[in-house]
Amino acid sequence: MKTTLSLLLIIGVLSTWAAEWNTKDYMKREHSLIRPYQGTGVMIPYWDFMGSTMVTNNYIRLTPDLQSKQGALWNSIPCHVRNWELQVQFKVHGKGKDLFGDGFVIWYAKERMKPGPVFGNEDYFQGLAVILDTYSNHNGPHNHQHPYISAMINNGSLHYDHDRDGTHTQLAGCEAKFRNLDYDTHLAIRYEKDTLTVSKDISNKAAWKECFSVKEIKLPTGYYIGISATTGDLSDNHDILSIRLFELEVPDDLNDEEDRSQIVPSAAFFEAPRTRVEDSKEPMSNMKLFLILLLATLVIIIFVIGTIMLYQQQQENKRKRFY
Ligand SMILES: [Ca+2]
Repeated sequence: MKTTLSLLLIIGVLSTWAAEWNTKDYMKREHSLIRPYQGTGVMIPYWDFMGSTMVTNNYIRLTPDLQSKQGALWNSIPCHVRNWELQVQFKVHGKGKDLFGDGFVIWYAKERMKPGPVFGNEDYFQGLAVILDTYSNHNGPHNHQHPYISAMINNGSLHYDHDRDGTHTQLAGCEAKFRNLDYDTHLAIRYEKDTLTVSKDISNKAAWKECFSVKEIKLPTGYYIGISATTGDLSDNHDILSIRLFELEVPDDLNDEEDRSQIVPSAAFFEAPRTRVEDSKEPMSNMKLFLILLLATLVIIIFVIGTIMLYQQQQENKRKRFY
């Protein structure tokens, strides 16, 4: 009995070790975060954390299920890999059945450890944000359900608008019911030959399902990987279980000679402004149009009345001169 158990244990350890060893060919240890997290004391090698972030043996909790918290986790080494895939295992859960928030963001950004209003990170950032938004801030009719996954590329000039859930600056998006699930949930961000593909594995099938793919995305090398989360009036536990960055082997290509360290993040296509035109012309714009028409009508009425009064005044003056 005892020997069977220890044999099973040895097989278990060996298979785990083999599985790990297989992925180490491509996995960049300095940009990855896997259990056991801790090195010595409370330090995690290659990673810094801030705000409400708490490290346990099994997960890193960016925010607890409490109001007004924000936390973040940032890789301390810039990522110089040209073609990569980032896989994040996460768990978003909480007491709220219908009301919960706000969500979390996976970053590939120029600046790190900068707290701010975009899910715990600074606005007007430079880089890529993959946003897992659990709460719909939009009051009017929405084109999609929440939770919602979207991507945004910013060269530092764009503002993330929470009131519209970032829909007018997003590249693309998809719905994803990833909250309060009993099984593991994963997200993959693949950046290969200037194509950005986001895939999810949230239905316990151990398979990636594409969320969206966008071509002609330019991202510089040397940015930082990070994850941040916030709660507001509504809350959730935002837990990160692992982060794995894989270097992708791409056949030799002319572009690979290019120095990508100094380029500015850019996207050739922004689907959002086109698909959401009706969205931006809703009540506010109709109201504006109505006010403009009302104002124009008033101006015309005042002008007509003024002209009539002036005419009558002149007629009276004429009459006065006659008598
Ligand atoms: Ca939102």
